[in-house]
Amino acid sequence: MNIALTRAVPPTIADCVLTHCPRAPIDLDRAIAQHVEYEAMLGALGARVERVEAAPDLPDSVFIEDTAVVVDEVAVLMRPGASSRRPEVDAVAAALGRYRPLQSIVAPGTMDGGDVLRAGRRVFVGLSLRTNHDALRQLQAILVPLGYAVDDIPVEQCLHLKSAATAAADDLLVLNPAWVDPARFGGIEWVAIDPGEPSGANVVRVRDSVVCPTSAPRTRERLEGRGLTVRAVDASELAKAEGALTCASLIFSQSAVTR
Ligand code: CIR
Repeated sequence: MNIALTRAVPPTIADCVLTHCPRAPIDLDRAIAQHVEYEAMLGALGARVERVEAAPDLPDSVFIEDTAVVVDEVAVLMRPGASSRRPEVDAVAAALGRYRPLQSIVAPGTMDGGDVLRAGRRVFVGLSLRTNHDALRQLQAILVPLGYAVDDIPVEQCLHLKSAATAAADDLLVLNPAWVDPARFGGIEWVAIDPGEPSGANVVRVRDSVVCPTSAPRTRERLEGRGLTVRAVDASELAKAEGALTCASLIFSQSAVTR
């Protein structure tokens, strides 16, 4: 069983942090409706959706992915790069503590979960405006002894590594070669997005299926051409807050692996 932790769209989302996007009005009702559809899609694909207690005063709290990295053996609590986002972590820690032993990234490390891409036992960490070398070393100290290879990738053109690349399967990435160098992924096979669809680089895996944004239909076709089962959801309102599909959930298998 896969668990998908999510968190409600807060009424303060208009005050979200923005880095690359110009501020545009967000239709709150529409954002909430799209988020509910996203949760329903995760559920339809076989995840059990659990909402973490809402944080109405934390404008970016819907982007729960940034608060933790969950692997089979442990959940690592992030120290988000934007200081306004650090209060998001405690409630997620309480929820994750029911499923995994917890570890934490500590100061002076900063890391957003959106910078951590896992494909099987390989973990790639984007060094971005949000994620620094100190946190990379801390994550390596936690995950390498568990058998993960943890490598870094520079991120300069976009917010997070997963704005530019995500795993469609353990052995297949979908990526935007304009934003990340495919050679950095050490030989893992990859599909390029359609060049006009940068949002297509961020897809969510649920069991054997993939969810992509409706804004990336040609990238969807490319993934289907690789034999993947692909569904689409409209996430246009949260995109105005610089959020992509993976940002709005933390998906992991229910049972922890103890070593
Ligand atoms: C932020 O700038 O932190 C939020 N407005 C968007 C975070 C998106 N999260 C993600 O890509 N993992």
